[in-house]
Amino acid sequence: MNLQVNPHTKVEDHHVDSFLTDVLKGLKSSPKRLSSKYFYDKTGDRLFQEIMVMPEYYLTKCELDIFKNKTADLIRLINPENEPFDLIELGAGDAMKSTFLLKHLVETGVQFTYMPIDISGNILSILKEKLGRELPALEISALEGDYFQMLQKAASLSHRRKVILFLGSNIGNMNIEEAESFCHALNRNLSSGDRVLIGFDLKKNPHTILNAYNDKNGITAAFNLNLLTRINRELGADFDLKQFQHYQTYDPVSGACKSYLVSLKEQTVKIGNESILFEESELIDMEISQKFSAEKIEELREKSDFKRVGEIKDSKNWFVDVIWQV
Ligand code: AVI
Repeated sequence: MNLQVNPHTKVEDHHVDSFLTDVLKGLKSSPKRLSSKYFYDKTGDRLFQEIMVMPEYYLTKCELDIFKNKTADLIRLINPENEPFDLIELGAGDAMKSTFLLKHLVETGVQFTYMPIDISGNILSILKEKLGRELPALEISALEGDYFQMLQKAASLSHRRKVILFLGSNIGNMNIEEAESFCHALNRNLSSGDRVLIGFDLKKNPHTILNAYNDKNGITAAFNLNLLTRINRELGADFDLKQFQHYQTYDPVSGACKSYLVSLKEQTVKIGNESILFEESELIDMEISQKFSAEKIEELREKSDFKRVGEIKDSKNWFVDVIWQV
C-alpha cells in the first residue's frame, strides 16, 4: 500500500489514503466512530440490495409507491411548464425508482437529458447499459465523481433548467448540521428556477422504524460488520468480527435512528502500524438514519434558502418526496 501522496500516486491510492485517515481519526475520537459512507464496497452493495427487499425495510417500498403510482403528480411538480430540462440524480445507483419517472417523461415527449451522478464508474456503466436497453429513446449523460463538482460540470454542459433528485432518504444518513450544510451547498450550486426533489423518511410508530434496522435475520448487522471486514482487507487491520456485536437504537423524540458496534471484550486492534484499544462494551458509532417531522423538513428548507413547491407522500404517509425551488 502506498501511503505517500506524490504526483504518480494512482487514484486508488488517494482513495486508500483518505479511507485510512478517516478510519484512524474516527477510531481515535471519543466516542469512536466510522463513517457509513464506507459501507458500500461490493459486499456492502449486495447487502444493501438485500436490505431493500426485506419485509421490515419499508423505505424503498414507500418511495417506489410514489414513483410508480403518482408519477404524473411528480412530473407536474418538477416540470410544470413541460419545457426542456436536465434531470440530475445524485447517487443514482441502479435508478430503480427514477426509471418509472424516466419512462413517463419519455412517453410525454418532453425534451430532457438524464444525468446520473455517482462516484462509482462501474455503477454508471451498468446503469447506462440497462437504460439503453429499456429506454432506447432516453438521452443520458452520466457524470462520474463528487456531487458538487459534477453539478458544476452539468451547469457548464447545458444551460437548461435543472431538476435534482436526491432519493431514498439518503439525506437521513447525515446528521442535522450536515444535512443543513448539504442543502445550503446544493442551493448555492444551482440557478434561479432550478428545482430539487428530496426523499425524507418520516417519523412514525417507533417499533416500525426500529424493526426496519434491527431485522431478525441479521442482514443489517452484517451490513455494519462488513465495514470491519473491508478495513481488514483494504487497510491491513485485524478486527475479529466475532468480538463485535451490532446494536440499534431509535429515539422517537429526536428522530435519530442509530447503529453501533459493541466491543464484546477489552481488545487491541491493529490497523497498519497503529494499535487501537477497545474497552469491554465500548461502542463504535456507525450510522445515523434520521427520521423527520414536517416541521424539521420545513426548518431545513428555510435554512437552506429554498422556496416550497409541493410534496407527495406514499399511501401510508410514511415517506415524503418534497419539491423545492431556488
Ligand atoms: C442508504 N440509506 C438511506 C439507508 C438507511 O435507511 O439509512 C442505509 C441503511 N442502513 C441500514 N439499513 C439501511
